Amino acid sequence: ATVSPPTPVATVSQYACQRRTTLENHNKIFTEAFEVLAESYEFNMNEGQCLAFRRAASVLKSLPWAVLSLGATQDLPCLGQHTKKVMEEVLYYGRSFEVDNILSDERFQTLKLFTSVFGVGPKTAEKWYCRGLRSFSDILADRSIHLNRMQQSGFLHYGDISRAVSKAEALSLRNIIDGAVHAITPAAAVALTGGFRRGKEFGHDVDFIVTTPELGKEDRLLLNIIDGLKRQGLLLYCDYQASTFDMAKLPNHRFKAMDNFSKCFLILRLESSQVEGGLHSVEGDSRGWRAVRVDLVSPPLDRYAFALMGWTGSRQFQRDLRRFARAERRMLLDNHALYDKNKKEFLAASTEKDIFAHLGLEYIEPWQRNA
Ligand code: TTP
Ligand code: MN
Ligand code: MN
Ligand code: MN
Repeated sequence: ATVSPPTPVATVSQYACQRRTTLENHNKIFTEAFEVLAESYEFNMNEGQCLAFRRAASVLKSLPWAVLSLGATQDLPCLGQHTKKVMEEVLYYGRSFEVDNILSDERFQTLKLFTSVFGVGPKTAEKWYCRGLRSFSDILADRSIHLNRMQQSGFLHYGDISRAVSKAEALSLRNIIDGAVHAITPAAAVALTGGFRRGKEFGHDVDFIVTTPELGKEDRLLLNIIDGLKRQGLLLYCDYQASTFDMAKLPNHRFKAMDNFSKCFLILRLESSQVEGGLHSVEGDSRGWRAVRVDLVSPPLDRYAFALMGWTGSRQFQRDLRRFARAERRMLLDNHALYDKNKKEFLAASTEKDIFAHLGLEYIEPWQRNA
């Protein structure tokens, strides 16, 4: 008799940087429920539980198969009691009652609405909620509330910037930024990063990295680009942050959204005539233009690979890259650098492949980083 070999079961790593996660999600019913729970914990300032649900969602997103029973999750990492209870509800009833309760909760709905405004974070939203405010008209009618410049623009362009940006719109913006950059110096380069580099068809904004071969000219380059966009009448909002980058500082393994490079958060005017197939909205098309959120970051050329890695995301992928580096390699990684604590030295990289190689990781393509 022939003995069949044991079926090889690929073990799933607890680190997103050791998994390949495409945009094809076979477990949406679970990951969408987890995202609601994560957001709810975020509003309640419970970072631990928030991350636990984001991590669980990320594991399920990486699976090339759909989970059809709790038994199938037995060997998967990062799924705790609470996550399994939610999965059980979804498996048996097609919905989670805990999630349904959150979705119908007035506080959750209000905080979700308020944080959907550009410039409004969970703290501000909470403050407004506690004052009894429940709608945009409540906020705009309240004379005691001072909106900062970012929030004012957020309300002014709310309809446009809460609508998804299409790939065609992102590519048209690349041409515009590219034109602005080359009018300044032909030596500078523009690269599309963020979700669009990971292959997404839609995004909430468009992210670009601009670089110049002359070290130390990053701030100047960004200011010149902003100036060029302004002269073309395309600049609707600009929050510019000069570089505070210190090359001697050790990388910060804690994942905070911000880095110290020269950057700007913009709202640009995009003309329908400049987008192949028109704007991604019927309403916008009739007006002939729409407002779009654009982020530009300008790292020094020798830090380009680290910046590209960080800004390509996903957030969960980058979080786990840093966690892996520290826990498994005694290395510190952030958007600026990689530091080896054993050798007590910085490790240089000119491409993303160099960074994966330093970490002893298989290379993961940008479109496989949708963790
Ligand atoms: P986002 O633009 O927020 O997210 P995204 O492009 O992945 O998704 P979306 O389609 O919704 O826009 O951020 C992109 C990456 O940039 C993300 O991994 C976090 C990173 N980032 C930094 O590293 N530093 C920063 O200062 C900011 C604002 C973002
Ligand atoms: Mn598949
Ligand atoms: Mn983005
Ligand atoms: Mn962005």
